[in-house]
Amino acid sequence: MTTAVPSRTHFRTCNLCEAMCGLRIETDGQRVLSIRGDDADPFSQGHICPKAVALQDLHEDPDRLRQPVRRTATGWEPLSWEEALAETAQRLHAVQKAHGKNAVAIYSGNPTVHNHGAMLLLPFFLKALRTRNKFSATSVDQLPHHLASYLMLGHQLLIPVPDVDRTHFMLILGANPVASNGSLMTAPGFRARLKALQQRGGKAVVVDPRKTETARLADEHLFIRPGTDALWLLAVVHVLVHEVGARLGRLAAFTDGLAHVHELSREFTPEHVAPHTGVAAETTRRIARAFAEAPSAVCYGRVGVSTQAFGGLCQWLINVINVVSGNFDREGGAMFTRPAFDLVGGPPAMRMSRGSIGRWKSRVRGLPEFSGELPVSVLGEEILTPGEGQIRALVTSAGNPVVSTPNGRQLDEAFASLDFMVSVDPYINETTRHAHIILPPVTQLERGHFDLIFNTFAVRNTVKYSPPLFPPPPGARHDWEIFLELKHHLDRLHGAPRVRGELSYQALKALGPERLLDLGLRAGPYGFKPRPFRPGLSLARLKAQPHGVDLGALRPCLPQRLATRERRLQLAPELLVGDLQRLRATLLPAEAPARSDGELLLIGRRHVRDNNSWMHNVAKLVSGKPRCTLMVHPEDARRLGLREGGEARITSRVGEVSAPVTVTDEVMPGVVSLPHGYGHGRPGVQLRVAGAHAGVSINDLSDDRAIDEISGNAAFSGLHVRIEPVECTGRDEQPTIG
Ligand SMILES: Nc1nc2c(c(=O)[nH]1)N[C@H]1C(S)=C(S)[C@@H](COP(=O)(O)OP(=O)(O)OC[C@H]3O[C@@H](n4cnc5c(=O)[nH]c(N)nc54)[C@H](O)[C@@H]3O)O[C@H]1N2
Ligand SMILES: Nc1nc2c(c(=O)[nH]1)N[C@H]1C(S)=C(S)[C@@H](COP(=O)(O)OP(=O)(O)OC[C@H]3O[C@@H](n4cnc5c(=O)[nH]c(N)nc54)[C@H](O)[C@@H]3O)O[C@H]1N2
Ligand code: SF4
Ligand SMILES: [Mo]
Repeated sequence: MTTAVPSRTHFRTCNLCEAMCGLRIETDGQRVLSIRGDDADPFSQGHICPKAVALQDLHEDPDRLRQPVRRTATGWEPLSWEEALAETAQRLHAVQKAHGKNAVAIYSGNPTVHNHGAMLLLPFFLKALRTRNKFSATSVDQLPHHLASYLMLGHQLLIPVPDVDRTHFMLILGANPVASNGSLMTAPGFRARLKALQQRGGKAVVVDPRKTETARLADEHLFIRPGTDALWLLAVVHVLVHEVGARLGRLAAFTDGLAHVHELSREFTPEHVAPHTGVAAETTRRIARAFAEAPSAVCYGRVGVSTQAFGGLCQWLINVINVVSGNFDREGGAMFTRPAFDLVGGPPAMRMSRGSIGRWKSRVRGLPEFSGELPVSVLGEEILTPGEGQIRALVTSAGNPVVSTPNGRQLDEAFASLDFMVSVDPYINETTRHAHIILPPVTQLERGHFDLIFNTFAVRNTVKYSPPLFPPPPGARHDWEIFLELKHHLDRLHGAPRVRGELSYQALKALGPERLLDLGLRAGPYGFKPRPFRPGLSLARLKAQPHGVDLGALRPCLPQRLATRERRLQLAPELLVGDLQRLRATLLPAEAPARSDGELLLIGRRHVRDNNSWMHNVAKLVSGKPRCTLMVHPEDARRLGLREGGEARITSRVGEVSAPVTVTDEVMPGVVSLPHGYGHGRPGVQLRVAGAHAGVSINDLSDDRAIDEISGNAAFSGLHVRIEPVECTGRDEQPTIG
């Protein structure tokens, strides 16, 4: 008997989450034989998580579309790429011609930022669409970080990254990197980095309404009432500024607004906020003082403090804490990358926009754009509310808003009412089932990969290029090719100047993402300057380093890298300071709000084997005990008559779902937790494995009206819900399953 001899070994970066783990993949012809961690990757050093092996399953998934499809009365029918692209462009154009440019909307989802081809070419398609109704997963995620960076530092992508490998004190709010593998902190193997921190005598403190996997490994965990972090952070600022004394060090020379911070934080003593946050005043004071006394310290907050009603304030105050304690732009504190493709400081043609705010507003609710996008929380109402400027057609790309954004049932209704919808997506899922046409791109393994975005947020400067593993099947299209073809069709239909349109199309097609990448690398900080690449970094030189290249630890770079006027750091931007009034009115009302008995605060969670909504079709990732359960504290369970394994009905202003109960003191009393990304039981979804592990969608409960008013970001954390046991006495009382 002969055994198959691996014909090739490939090295590449996993692009499923932000951690950028190096992979070592063995293939035999068109088959993947194994996927392991790449020990020689200088950044991830062999670390991977269970999702990496799913790259093979996704590639081989029989439910994945391999050809465009069109929805008909009798089901989906395949059609050729030429026909699909032409018809899509025709129908988008027809809607725009009849109802104006803004009648077509676009939503792009999370996998876009893991796809450099899509990142580099999508803007050209957006330009051809010329709509103000642009939406993305940003406004259910990190928008408050962009807002804080834009207002304080002058560029939405100049986001401080915790220097986890050198810090002595890490204060983590609303993040669970042991499960999520980190976010806006690309740090493969976070668990080992945390252990190393502790081994060098450092400490980690986690502030979270749930005792998470990260909290368990930390030195201390504090429960906090969901949605009240801004108050707690203000109390920490109060201690640092009023009790310890601010220490700006080098930053004093170019920082404005310290006196203002001193003034505004005066009232927020630890004692004042304690009844609201649930954190004892002496604990807050002790932690703030330990933070100030540590040789270096960093405060870091992610999804849990970003997706809340005061997400903008939270991200601002986190920056303020790092600045006033002398830990900003300093070893072991909050630092900035210098990536090889520099979206912040590179040459103008390669840079991303600094950001913008309020250049236009959403039609129905009047929410401001940020950096050209509107908050996705208004997408449903913009489609469903008749009148001038109503959205009548939609493009979704690499997104699943029905499951991933607020009030999914409203979006189901809205999408079903559209004149035309097209989805660029490999699956027929909760969102794309509403599309008239689906355009499926090639798989992760059929394209090259470069982390344009996550190198910008990594805990070390690092760079790597991954060539495609397999050639795409004949005729298959990359995401970027789909965008480029649609742009070309639309330009022609809109009657754009013919010669110019043709030239730009041909030029972009010839360049493709790889040549654009090469230009960006050559023009970047390691390009023409001869260090550490001699005579300068290019794509070809990068390809010769299949495991990637370490470009060193993060280095102080302010004020040079600031993008504000006169390169000054703004510690107290007006928009953020002004929002304190809303904070006081909401969280510090004169009278305590009346709460009814069955009412609890809902939060989400992530499991290491989930990836938002779209990887539940991989059998090995969904095996084992069902994970879409409602975590309830034992005291609440007793009070509400809920038992382990029983069903609970969860009701919010917008909807109702029911889920099995897990009774656990992991969550604080008064708080319940349901993971996001489930709810695959909707009719028409063609995901066989996910369908058998359907669960319910937390976003059938989340409220499109609950937003952070200054950023427009969705406020998921701390949603008021009613919980009651489901009595299975008869058919009529069967729970509503998402
Ligand atoms: N309640 C609650 N809701 C949340 C969150 C939460 O914590 N709580 N988290 C939020 C966060 S942080 C995020 S980022 C969003 C994610 O929100 P979305 O980005 O809208 O949703 P995903 O679940 O990531 O869906 C990704 C889609 O892209 C498709 N896809 C995968 N790879 C590719 C590709 O290479 N090309 C193309 N064209 N398509 C591809 C998948 O089939 C799927 O349809 O969800 C948010 N929603
Ligand atoms: N395995 C896995 N990894 C992922 C993803 C995934 O779906 N699965 N998604 C990827 C994406 S798109 C992102 S953006 C990142 C997100 O990465 P993280 O931000 O680390 O994501 P979560 O695990 O959702 O952590 C949010 C934490 O906030 C807590 N929390 C909720 N409400 C509050 C509150 O009001 N205050 C405080 N202090 N805490 C609160 C929750 O209990 C939870 O522990 O993960 C990425 N990695
Ligand atoms: S942690 Fe993220 S990048 Fe690393 S293997 Fe898992 S999914 Fe891939
Ligand atoms: Mo995200």
